[in-house]
Amino acid sequence: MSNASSPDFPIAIIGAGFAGIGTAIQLKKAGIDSFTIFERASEVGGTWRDNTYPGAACDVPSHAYSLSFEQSPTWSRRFAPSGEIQEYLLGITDKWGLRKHTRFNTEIVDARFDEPAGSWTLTTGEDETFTARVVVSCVGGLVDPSMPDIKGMQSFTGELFHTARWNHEYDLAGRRVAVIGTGASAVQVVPEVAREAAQLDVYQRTPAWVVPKHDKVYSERYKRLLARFPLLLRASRFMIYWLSELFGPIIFLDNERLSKLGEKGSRAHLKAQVKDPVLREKLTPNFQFGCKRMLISDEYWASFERPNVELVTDPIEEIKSGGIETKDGTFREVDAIIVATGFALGLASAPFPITGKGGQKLDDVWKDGAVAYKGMNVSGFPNWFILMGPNTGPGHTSVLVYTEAQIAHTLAAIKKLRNEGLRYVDVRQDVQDRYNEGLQKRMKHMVWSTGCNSWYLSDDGSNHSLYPGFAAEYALRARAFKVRDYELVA
Ligand code: N01
Repeated sequence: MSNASSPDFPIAIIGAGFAGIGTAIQLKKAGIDSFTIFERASEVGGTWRDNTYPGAACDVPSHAYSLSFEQSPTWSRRFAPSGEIQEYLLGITDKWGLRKHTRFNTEIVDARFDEPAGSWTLTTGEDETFTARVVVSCVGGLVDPSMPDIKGMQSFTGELFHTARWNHEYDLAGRRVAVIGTGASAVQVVPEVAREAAQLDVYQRTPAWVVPKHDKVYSERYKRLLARFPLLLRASRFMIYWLSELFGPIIFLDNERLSKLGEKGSRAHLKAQVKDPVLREKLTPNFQFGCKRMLISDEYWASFERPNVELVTDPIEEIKSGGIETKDGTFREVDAIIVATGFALGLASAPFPITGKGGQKLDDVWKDGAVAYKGMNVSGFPNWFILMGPNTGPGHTSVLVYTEAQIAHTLAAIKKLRNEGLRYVDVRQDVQDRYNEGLQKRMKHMVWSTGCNSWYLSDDGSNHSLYPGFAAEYALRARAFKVRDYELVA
């Protein structure tokens, strides 16, 4: 058995995406060097390492979708492409010397709490074990591609891949291509494929509300200005953040008047992009604005105006060796199928077997839905901190606002444990229950519960993904480590 970094107070960070890297930097800044990052892939970056499909970009402006303690004045445009975000993450990883803390190609497959020692034993896929006093789980919520279960899919003899596993060796130029799915990934990839392919069929099950993107390229002069006057960069971030909070209720509240405002804007955008009223009708959602994720694009709807792009709304019956057949009996031959069907929701269950106090398993505790205090701590699983855990996703702003609050909370708890020589901190069950009852009461007033089907909801219709409120409110609640909410054991 070896230790997760130095022997005095080993800390394990699982996952080297935004959350893991951010946690590591803040630990370094606090003078805490005794951490190891376990990363199952061979590089850092998480989402931004994996999602390299043409058109991949963040749909939150980069001045806000970056760490507040590592701001960059060099973003090339308002919504930076995926590759640039990955470059940013590689840059801060190297700047803070995080590679020497990282065990790449190391997947954690099991975790067990040792109560007398107040430590966790982590086991890797290679059957190595590590001991850590604190575990910060940064495994992400939307990581593993969700492949659709479509009859005959295995029999397709052309090229088939998921957006998050893009095959860059395959040239789409001049090919007949199908895209299945019309969510956040599809709206980014469809315009790019439409430009390349000879023919593109987009298989839509549910249309989405799309709003204008207002993207823009940042001039060299502007970037120099931001570099020279960091206050300007902060001001830009501040503006983006508060504007998203101001307009947030249109996207997350179940309020007919606010939803109508959003719908009106989106309908106007559709009208400006698509001339044919029949096509417009097919592209118009019949669920309340915000119920499924609002999408932003200036090119997606316009793609359907191209002569080489067809919107297919008949449900898929079967995939055959040479193409796709829909329920109405039409068969469309294709060379390639791009699956844009999203991700298996990682935060709905334990990422691997996790055994807490008294031998209880996290998956058993979560059998009726994933719950955690402030999305981070689960009673009975001491010294285990989840970043981007249950009910911490935003529908309207940068997820990093939530992540940074969670990092601050985790750091405060680590300091408490270290400085006071505590064995463990464990959130009180009654505190956790009250918190979650409050969340679920508020959930009833959120637009996500108005009847549409989305990855936000579990099979029983409950929502254990998103935070029902403003980001500022969550951050204020989550940042502090309130000692009275925890059992402190020496
Ligand atoms: O996945 P989705 P995504 N047959 O689940 C359809 C983040 N993200 O990868 O709506 C036919 O949204 C499904 O149809 P329906 C972001 O949080 C962020 O696009 O279920 N179709 C839907 O149209 C986002 O919310 C960025 O009826 C099938 C689509 O596939 C999350 O990732 C960019 C099907 C899946 O849409 C997921 O987005 C990209 C089937 N069997 C993603 N199964 C940023 O810019 C599913 N579909 C930050």
